[in-house]
Amino acid sequence: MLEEINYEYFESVDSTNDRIKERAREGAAQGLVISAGTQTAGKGRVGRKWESPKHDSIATSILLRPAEIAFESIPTVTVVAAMAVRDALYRLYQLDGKIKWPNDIVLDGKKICGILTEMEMKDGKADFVVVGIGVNVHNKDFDDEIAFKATSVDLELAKTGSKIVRGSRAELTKAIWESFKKYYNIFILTEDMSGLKEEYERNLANIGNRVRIEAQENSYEAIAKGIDNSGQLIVEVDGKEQIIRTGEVSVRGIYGYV
Ligand code: BT5
Repeated sequence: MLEEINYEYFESVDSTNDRIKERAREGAAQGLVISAGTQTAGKGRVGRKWESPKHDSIATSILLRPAEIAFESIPTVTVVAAMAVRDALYRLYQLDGKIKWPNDIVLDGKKICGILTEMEMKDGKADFVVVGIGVNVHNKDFDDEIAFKATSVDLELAKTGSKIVRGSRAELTKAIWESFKKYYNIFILTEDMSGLKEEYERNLANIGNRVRIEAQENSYEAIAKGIDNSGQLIVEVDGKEQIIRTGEVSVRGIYGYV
């Protein structure tokens, strides 16, 4: 169970995931959260970069010591974290984000959040897990390479004409980890998504629709059906069900990024 959450904030770090790893190796306890005003080397998956311009976005990571969960269940933690971010954006700002499996939250077809889960092993077991979350909050524009597919809390709130004119990074960070605690503790009970699957699928982008599975060597179309109990994506290809594992592929709608 995740109980206490302890928050630390730094103006600038290389990567909040790397700071958590360092502290974990020094023996820090589960529930430590490190957030930063900016990251000089923010990381996406498989060596990609994550942009976190100064004071515009949230970069925050938590340390988990999931002694109780099996190694195979660890990738599911990303799926759980995505639910938490969606929930926090909705609770605070009524922003109705969708989860782009496995690690993005999207609004109006654009990415507002990315999640990177990393793990370190010791004696053949998971010693600790780091879940890192990046959310665009005050960003008004983005670098050319991502401008077509990125959005922020403030940009989305402006579209809805909401009375909440600006999100607050500290408030949202806290709301995300409080939601994470709620979902993670449900996940821990069964070590799978059985208690969360229904809510997850209600918020899954592209459910029932055609998606493009972009694997390393080939790319093909499928229909997204939902997730299984381990948080893997179920798709249908030529009338047959297939399971897509996290980390293996990118899944896109056929008309663009989402
Ligand atoms: C992710 O990877 O989306 C994971 C991002 C995790 C970031 C957090 S911030 C706190 C913690 N510390 C870290 O160092 N990392 C974590 P991926 O699915 O691979 O997507 C990366 C891609 O998203 C990039 O290649 C860009 O195309 C795009 N991208 C980069 N910065 C973005 C931004 N601010 N908003 C939207 N898209 C972005």
